[in-house]
Amino acid sequence: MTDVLQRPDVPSVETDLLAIDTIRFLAADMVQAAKSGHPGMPMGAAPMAWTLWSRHLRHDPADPAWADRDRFVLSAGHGSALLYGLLHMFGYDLPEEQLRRFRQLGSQTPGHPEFGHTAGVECTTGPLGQGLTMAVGMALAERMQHARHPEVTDHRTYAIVGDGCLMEGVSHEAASFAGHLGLGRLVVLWDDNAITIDGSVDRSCDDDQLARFAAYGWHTEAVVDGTDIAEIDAALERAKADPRPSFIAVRTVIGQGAPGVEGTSKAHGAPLGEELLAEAKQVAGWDHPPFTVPDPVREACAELAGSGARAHAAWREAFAAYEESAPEAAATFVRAQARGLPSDVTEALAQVPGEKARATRQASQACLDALRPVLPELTGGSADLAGSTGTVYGDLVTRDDYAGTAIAFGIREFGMAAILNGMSLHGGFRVFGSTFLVFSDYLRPALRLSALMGQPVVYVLTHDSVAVGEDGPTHQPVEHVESLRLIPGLQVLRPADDAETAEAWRLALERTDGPTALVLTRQGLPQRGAESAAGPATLEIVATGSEVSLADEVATVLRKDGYGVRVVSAFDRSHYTPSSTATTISIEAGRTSGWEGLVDLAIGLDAFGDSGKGDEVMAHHGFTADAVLARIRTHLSRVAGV
Ligand SMILES: Cc1ncc(C[n+]2csc(CCOP(=O)(O)OP(=O)(O)O)c2C)c(N)n1
Ligand SMILES: [Mg+2]
Repeated sequence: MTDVLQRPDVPSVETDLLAIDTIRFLAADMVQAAKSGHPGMPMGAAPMAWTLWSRHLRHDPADPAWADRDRFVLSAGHGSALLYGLLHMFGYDLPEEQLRRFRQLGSQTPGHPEFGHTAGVECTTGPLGQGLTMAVGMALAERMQHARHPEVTDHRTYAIVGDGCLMEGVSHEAASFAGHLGLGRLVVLWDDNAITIDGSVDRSCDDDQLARFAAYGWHTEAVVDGTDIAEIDAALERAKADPRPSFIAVRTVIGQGAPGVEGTSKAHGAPLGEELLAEAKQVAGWDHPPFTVPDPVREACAELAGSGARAHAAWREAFAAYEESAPEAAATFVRAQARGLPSDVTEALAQVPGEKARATRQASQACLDALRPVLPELTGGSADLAGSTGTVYGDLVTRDDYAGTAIAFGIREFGMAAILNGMSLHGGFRVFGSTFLVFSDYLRPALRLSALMGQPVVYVLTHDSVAVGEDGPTHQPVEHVESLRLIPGLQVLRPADDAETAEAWRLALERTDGPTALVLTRQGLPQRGAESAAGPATLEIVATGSEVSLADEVATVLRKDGYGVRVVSAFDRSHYTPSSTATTISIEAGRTSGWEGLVDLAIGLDAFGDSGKGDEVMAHHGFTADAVLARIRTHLSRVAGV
């Protein structure tokens, strides 16, 4: 092996090899104790992970939240035992007892890495491909933060991905986007073991991954022996020196060192078993009790952690100098990092409501226009629908200038959402992304992770019903609002006018621990004005978004008929409690399933829409005052007749 290993600042060859076996056997011990998990990936990827963590990753285990730390994403999240072993070895708050409780209820070592559960875990991974995409988001956030605060931002993002991550379509979106934006601070290591769960990769995939990433505009490297630290280290050095994002294919053997199963899918996802584990340890000359970190490894890790702590201390000094030289910028950095809002956000949004009828997507654009001068950390964009979704947002972020506020995600909805998650996790930014509501299905897996990770990503989802019109049923959401409501922790807001749209933006931004979907219309809506004080109601009509004005119209007629009618705009349905005394009726141009059981009569749409003019399609499906009145009257007479 080469000079690299003789550098004074890196562990000795013996320690390196011992550390790699430590990672391998910690992982195998964890999986064995749990009788569940994935030993193969950690055993094969241990050398690359150790090379990265011992020679490149700049982090301070004593403060996993240090803003300028390097980020490490284990995109192949099923290899979680690899990450937990490293965190434990480097002195993160993950004691041995937690490794022993791998995959057990309430432990800090869940089956797949989960953000917020374990110190040092940067994001929730497991859904393959999304880790890589979040890493792209982190790398973008780093460049954007660097453009705003160069004095205190200078870090890298590393990811380890598996074959599965690269087969997932979202990896295309992520890699293409990263190549376009020249995210040179991103380095991706591919655990190239040619194996997945069902067998060898060539059963379903023959991609030339290096050519593929080169075509995206990445720098590529191939390491032919994934156990050769010097080779991996040299590839990492070249990757860091290259201005493009880097992709390093590291040829590995899944389950390396486990006789009989190494190199096969048998090593992927089952414990080795006591016997085989003992055999593997014997072959490696490993005679420590389970969960041992040998002293030389512990010492080497402590030393490495110490140099991370010194880097952190130097950064603190740089930050103190920044506070002296640019107090306002430093204060903005701190506030944005803490997701605090400046007080003028509420004022800015209060200016939005006007008198004229307009679509809520336009009202939302007005909100963004009002927010841009007062909330510099707000950034976002669209999957190529910025104009139609009302998310035009200042200068474009480009590879030559990351100081912009608007991100052109291209037609990559899933990629957009996962990148937004990465940016939000990185910190220092509040983020939004937009597309048509009907295409929320394209980004849903990342939206689900926003909710699971508690990230306050704002999803601007417009063209929110069959009122879309001429584009027809492919573009007309029917089940989408209701299906978004099914995602735990997602705040779904469907405002009815300017005032409610401004309020929705305020709620979305004030929320710091979970995502919000703003469901907005294409078509114009009247401004409702202040609610009239209602007398005792015998009828309560609850509606959302564009159907609130329809409810108002219907209520006016029913009041003339002598009913006491209250109209409720349930722009967050989760906060709606139906009247216990009045007959309750809901109107929403979408699936009724979530309203049934909540109200006495649910008026909605339980079929696909049609191509045609928006108002005609709405009328065709019964969304006119006359048709709604007829439904209500029939219902009331039936009830009276019982
Ligand atoms: C989106 C998604 N689909 C399917 C799975 C189930 N799954 C977990 S690991 C895996 C195989 C992944 O193969 P690879 O990335 O090569 O990992 P290795 O077997 O080499 O450890 C699959 C299909 C998943 N976690 N995420
Ligand atoms: Mg594989």
